[in-house]
Amino acid sequence: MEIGLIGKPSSGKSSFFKAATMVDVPIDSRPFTTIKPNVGIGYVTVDCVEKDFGVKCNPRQGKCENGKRYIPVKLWDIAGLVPNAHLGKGLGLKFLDDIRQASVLIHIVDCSGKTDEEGNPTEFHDPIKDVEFVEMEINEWFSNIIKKAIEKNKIKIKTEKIDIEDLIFNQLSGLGIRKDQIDSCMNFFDFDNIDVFASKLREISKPIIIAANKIDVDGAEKNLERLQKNFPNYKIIPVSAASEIALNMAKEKGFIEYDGINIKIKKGLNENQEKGLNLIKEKVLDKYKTTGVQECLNTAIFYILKKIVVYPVANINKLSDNKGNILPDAFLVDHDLELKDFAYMLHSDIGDNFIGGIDARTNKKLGANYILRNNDVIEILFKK
Ligand SMILES: Nc1nc2c(ncn2[C@@H]2O[C@H](COP(=O)(O)OP(=O)(O)OP(=O)(O)O)[C@@H](O)[C@H]2O)c(=O)[nH]1
Ligand SMILES: [Mg+2]
Repeated sequence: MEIGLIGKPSSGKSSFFKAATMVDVPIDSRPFTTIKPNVGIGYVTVDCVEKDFGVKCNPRQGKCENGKRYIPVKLWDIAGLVPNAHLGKGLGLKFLDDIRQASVLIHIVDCSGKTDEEGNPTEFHDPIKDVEFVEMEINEWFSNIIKKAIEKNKIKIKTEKIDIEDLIFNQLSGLGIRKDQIDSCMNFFDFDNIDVFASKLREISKPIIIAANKIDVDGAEKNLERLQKNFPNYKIIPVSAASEIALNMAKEKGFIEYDGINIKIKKGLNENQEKGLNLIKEKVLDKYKTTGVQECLNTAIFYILKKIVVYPVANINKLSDNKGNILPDAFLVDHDLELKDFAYMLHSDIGDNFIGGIDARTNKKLGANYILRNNDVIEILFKK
């Protein structure tokens, strides 16, 4: 599962990335601090099923703390986009190719209004403009890839009787697009106007949510309200990436207890440190409950992509793998996935030799077409 972070320079993409992955990357108020992409692992969080079964899990990836399971997702932090990037402004659009495989994009918007469209300091910049131009540039990038693929095959399309849908699917395989996604846009397909088809397909295959970042800055709240009013159909989440970094660091050093919502300041802080943390509490946590970073990842995966979590086990009685690890894996899968397709996701041999499954909650047998449900714990039976 891959998530791409997009936005203009200095909006806080690398800060969000650092807050979510704990990878130390360069962060600076100067535009184009990031040129080469950063890739790292962040986590979505769910209530682990361990409590349903009265066991303690041993995750192979991520972790489980106080019943919260952290499931890995890949995050990409890339260079900033400027208006007219499709005409070569700034760093152009080429660098977006690093997020071809992303299934969802988080647009990091500077909600403080204190940077202009190119990321330079200003006052009273309107973030509505940023939402509009960044989305426009992303659609241009997408459209260009599709146009190239179609241009390359123009003669084939005209002279041979080939299925245009198949051709598009094959040509766009690098973009991680599913066939049903192309299918649902085909009624917009028109050789003479690829842009409409491209923007529909982009919307479906790479949906965008908005992280209204720098919400800690005075004046940002008004801009958040304006964004929400102007884009009622968008998912907009107030975020303070810088606060999340500060809280994570204070937690790591043992200065505070922090569980994503509450902070408890311990002794031993100097006056400035305490003041800084209290400011985060007052400007961010008391107002918005969280810094928003975790909420963005969870919203992208569970609300937008509608993924569910499934726990495969090798031994249904022990709920373990062959080495005795309890509930070792938590998979993010599509909400309409069938059991046999899940078997193939685990391993092609398991799929090829598939017999059926057992549901750990009911001990009932499950067939190949069983549609997986959230929090299923399942042993897959296969010929060995
Ligand atoms: N007050 C405040 N400042 C922030 C926040 N997030 C980022 N910043 C500041 O904004 C500036 C730019 O942050 P970066 O994370 O480097 O921005 P970027 O989008 O990666 O920028 P480029 O790599 O140049 O495209 C830095 O000075 C950050 O400290 C936030 O939540 N609140
Ligand atoms: Mg950056």
